[in-house]
Amino acid sequence: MAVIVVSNREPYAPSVQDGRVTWTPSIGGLTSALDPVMQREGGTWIAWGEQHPELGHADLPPAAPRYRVQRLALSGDEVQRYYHGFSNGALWPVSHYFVERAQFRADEWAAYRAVNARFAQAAIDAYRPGDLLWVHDYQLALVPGLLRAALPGARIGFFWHIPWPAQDVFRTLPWDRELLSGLLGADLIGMHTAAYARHFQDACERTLGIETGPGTVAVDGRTVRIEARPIGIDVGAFETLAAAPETAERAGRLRDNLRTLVLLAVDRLDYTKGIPERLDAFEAFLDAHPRARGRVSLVQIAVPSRERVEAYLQLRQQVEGRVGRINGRFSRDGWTPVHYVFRGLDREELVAHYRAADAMLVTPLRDGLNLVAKEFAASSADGVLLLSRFAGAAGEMPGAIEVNPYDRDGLAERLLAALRMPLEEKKARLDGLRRHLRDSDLRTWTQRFLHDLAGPDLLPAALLDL
Ligand code: ADQ
Repeated sequence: MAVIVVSNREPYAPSVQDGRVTWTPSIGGLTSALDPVMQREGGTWIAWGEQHPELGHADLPPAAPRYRVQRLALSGDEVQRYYHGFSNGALWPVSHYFVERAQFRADEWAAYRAVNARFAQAAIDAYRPGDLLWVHDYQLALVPGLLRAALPGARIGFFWHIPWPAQDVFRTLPWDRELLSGLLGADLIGMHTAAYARHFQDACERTLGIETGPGTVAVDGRTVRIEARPIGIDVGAFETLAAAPETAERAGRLRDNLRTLVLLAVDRLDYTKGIPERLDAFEAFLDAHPRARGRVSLVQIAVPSRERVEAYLQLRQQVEGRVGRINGRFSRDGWTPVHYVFRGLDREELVAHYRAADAMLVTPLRDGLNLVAKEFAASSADGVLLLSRFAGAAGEMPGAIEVNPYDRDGLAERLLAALRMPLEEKKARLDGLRRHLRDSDLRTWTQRFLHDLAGPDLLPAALLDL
C-alpha cells in the first residue's frame, strides 16, 4: 500500500545549472506536511511541473529517494486558463468573498475541467489496489469525482485549504453543481473550520438537494464525511530554530538596525491578506500617537505571488504607493516607519524576524487558516499576536488579540494596546498558544487524516509512529 498525493504545487522545485539538476523544497505548508509521510510510506506525488517541465519525473528526496514525483507539463494556454484563469480568477475570489473580483469564463472552466482530468488520469495510472489517494485544494476540485468513476472502490481523501464561503456567495459560481459533485467523489473531505464544513453541507443540501447528517453527506449510496481539521505546523522545528544562538544573533542585528519597537507582517502579496488596510491602520496609529513616531517601525515582508494576474499587479502598486506615502510623511532623523521587503525569506531569516518582533500583525480580510500566525506563536519569546477575526485560525487561538481589519481606527488602537501589554501577560498568552499548537501538530494532523481515510484495518504500521 502506498500514498498517492495529488496537488497543484510540487514538493521540490528543480533548477538546472551546467546540466546538473538540483531539487529544493518548495516554501509552504503542504510540502512540510506531506513530505515526511511520503518519505515513510513511499508512493507517488502528482503535481504540475512548473519549472523545467521536460523533467517528467523525479525520485525524491534527492539524497535518498523514497517516492516519485510525477510532473505534469501544462501548456502556456492551460496555465493561463486553468491556473491564472478559473482557479485564481474565479474560485479563489469567490471562496474569499470577493465576488466582485471574480470573472467567470466558459473557456477557463473548460480548461479547468480538462486539466483536472489530466491530474486524475495520472493518479489512476499510478494507483494500485489498496493505495490511499489524497487530493489537495481548490485547483483540483473535480479530481475526486473522476477518480471515483474510474476506481469505485478506492479510498479518496480531499483537503480544501481555503475558506468555503456561505451558500449565497458560493452559488454565484455558474458551475457550483459540478464543483460540489466533483468533491463528493471523496470519502473524507477536510476543511479548516467547522463553519466552512457547515457551509459546504449547506451547499450540498441547497444546490444539489442532497440529504446531510451530522458531518456527513449521503451520495450514490456512499457516505461522505465532511470534517473540520485545521492544519498544524511542525512546532518542534520552529521552537528549535527559534532557540538557536544564530537566530538570537540575527534577531539582535535586526533590532539593532531598527532601534525601535518592531511590528511585523509576513504574507504572500495577495488582496485577501489586507495589506493596504494594515498600512492605513499603521498610518492612523502614527497620526493619532505622535509619541510613537521614531519609536515604532513596521516591517512588512511580502512574497511575490501570481504576478501574471492583473489584480495582483494593481495590489503591488497600491501597497508600494502607501509605503511611499507613509515614509514620505513621517520619516525623520534616520527613522523610517515602514520597511518593505518584496521577496521570500528562508526559514532561518523568517524565524529571526518572528523573534525580533514585539507584535505580529496577521490581519487578512479573509484567510482559510493562516500558518504565519501559528509559526509566530511557536517562535516568539515575548511578542504579541494580533489576529484577524476573518482568519480561520482565529477560532483556535484565543491567546491572540482579535482584530477587525476593516476597522482602521480600532486596529490602530489595538496596536497601542499590544505594545503596552505587560510582559507576564504576553508570556502567559504565548504559553497558552504553544500548548494548543503542540496538541495539534502537523504530524498529528497528517497521521489522523490518513488514519481516518484508511480505516484501522488498512492502516500501514509506519503511519502509527510518524
Ligand atoms: P497561504 O495563503 O499561502 O496558504 P499561509 O497559511 O499564511 O497562507 O501560508 C504561507 C506560508 O508561506 C507560511 O508557511 C509562511 O511561513 C510562508 N511565507 C509567507 N511569506 C513568506 C516570506 N516572505 N518568506 C518566506 N516564507 C513566507 C493557503 C491558505 C491559508 C492556509 C494554507 C494552509 O490561503 O489560509 O493556512 O494554505 O492550508
